[in-house]
Amino acid sequence: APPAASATPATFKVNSPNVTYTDSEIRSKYTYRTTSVETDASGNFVATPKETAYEFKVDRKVPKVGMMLVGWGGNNGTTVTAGILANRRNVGWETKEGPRQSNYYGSVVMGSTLKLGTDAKTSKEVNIPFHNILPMIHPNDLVIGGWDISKMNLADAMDRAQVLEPTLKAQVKKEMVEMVPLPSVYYPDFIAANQEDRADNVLEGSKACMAHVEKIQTDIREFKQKNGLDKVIVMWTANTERYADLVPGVNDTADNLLKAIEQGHEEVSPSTIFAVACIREATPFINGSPQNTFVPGAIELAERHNAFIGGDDFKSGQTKMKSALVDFLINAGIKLTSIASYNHLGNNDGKNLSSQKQFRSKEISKSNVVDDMVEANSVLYKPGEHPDHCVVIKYMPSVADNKRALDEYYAEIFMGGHQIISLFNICEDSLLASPLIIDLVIIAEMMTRIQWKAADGDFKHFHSVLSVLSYMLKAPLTPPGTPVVNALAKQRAALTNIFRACIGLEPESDMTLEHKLF
Ligand code: NAI
Ligand code: DG6
Repeated sequence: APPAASATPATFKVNSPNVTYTDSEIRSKYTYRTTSVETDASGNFVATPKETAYEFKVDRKVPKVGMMLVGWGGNNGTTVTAGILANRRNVGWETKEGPRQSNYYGSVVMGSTLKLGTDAKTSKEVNIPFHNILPMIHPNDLVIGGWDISKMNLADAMDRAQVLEPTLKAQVKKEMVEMVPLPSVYYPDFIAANQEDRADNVLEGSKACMAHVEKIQTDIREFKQKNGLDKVIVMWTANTERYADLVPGVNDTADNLLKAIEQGHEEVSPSTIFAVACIREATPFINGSPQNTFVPGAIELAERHNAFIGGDDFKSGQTKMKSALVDFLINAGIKLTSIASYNHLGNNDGKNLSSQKQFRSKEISKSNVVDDMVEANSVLYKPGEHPDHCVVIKYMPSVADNKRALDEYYAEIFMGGHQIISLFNICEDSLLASPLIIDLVIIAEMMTRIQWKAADGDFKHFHSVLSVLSYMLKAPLTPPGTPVVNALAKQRAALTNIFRACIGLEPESDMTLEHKLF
């Protein structure tokens, strides 16, 4: 009998005259097929198939990588650290429901597969682990470090987070007690006042300055050197900040932003300080929180330094469901008319978000996630028409990290009928966010090793703004002037098809014509 899909060999090579392998590189010649649409004199669309030739080049050497987390001592920071340490040693532990084993569930890269093609003999799907599509780093090999405004060691901070089982924590405690966050940048006005009591590990100075930028750069360099790393990826998983005001002359251009930092302007946030430090250090920086870290000046600075940035706000539970469900409903021709989203949670994130300005940042990132799907359907929605959408978050300490998310989707169906879908989503928030941190690090690193060019051009990296990370982020940052895609399936397709292009494979079309000829 043919092997089951799950027994498919993990490694593969592409057999094509357009793809060449050397010890150091994979090169592929790739034809990108799109459809160009114009409007003729009578207002009709004219669709013209278009082909563009590109060449991709992938560096095959998997580097030694460090992951530095800003907010390392928080729920996400401690949970992802413990998870990686446990996986590294293949730790198992007892729970009241029986034994459990370390895993990377919830990580697209480590937990999902993608279709490579169809078996030449049986025509059955051949699926491979996502991680194997390109030569990616393994999370077990990440060297972990970071900063926190709280100096609590990671073992105690993991207890404070109340996420993991005691029997698991006991097995990683010894390593984690040695892990102590570096002091961080703390400008109290940017996070909730209720966070002040944990700020005992802060750099001197409570407003922007170049000394802070330079200190973060030094921290990155020292971490790299001490651990013999080829690269570092930095991730903001610290508290949600308030939005910084966008002020002409302050954060609108790269030069103005640098000047504003030098002058100690109060509208430069700690997360922007980290972004600027990473950009200057050519270290990819990803923002896992909703605030506008990437003010226009920061984006321009990243472009200037050819540094990679990505954001904003991890898309873990409610929003991930939303960006899949709304896409399904609207593509099914069902007219969604309102979404009411409630959350209550009792972790430190919830405490910080109980402050209005920080909640507002989260409200914005949670609210804009259906825009592209609505706009794309001119049959159901008139220009400017939009479903009602409200987002509520309440702090309820006793539920700790076990966030409750309740959603009601209200839609119009055939001939005046209504469909109401209620969702009640309960889970440890940090157990959803941690695998996203891992995915973001692995994919961002992979993107640093891909270059591409048009037939007559020179090899270049992808644009500084890594929109390919959108699947993991609620409010995807895209290169200035380019569209934002929120629909989850499209985001995954973009990621997988770009990786397929790197090895000269066509996008997975799901047409399965091989099974359809009569
Ligand atoms: P947390 O409150 O447990 O951890 C944040 C940590 O950041 C704290 O240890 C705090 O001391 C530290 N911190 C605050 N300001 C800092 C600064 N300037 N520099 C260094 N450290 C600083 O929060 P949690 O649950 O880990 O979430 C982190 C962020 O990720 C929040 O912004 C949250 O909204 C966002 N997020 C979380 C998701 C989840 O599912 N857990 C999903 C989506 C986003
Ligand atoms: C309550 O909504 C707190 C937030 O920090 C969220 O838990 C977090 O942003 C995850 O949101 P979502 O919508 O991806 O589940």
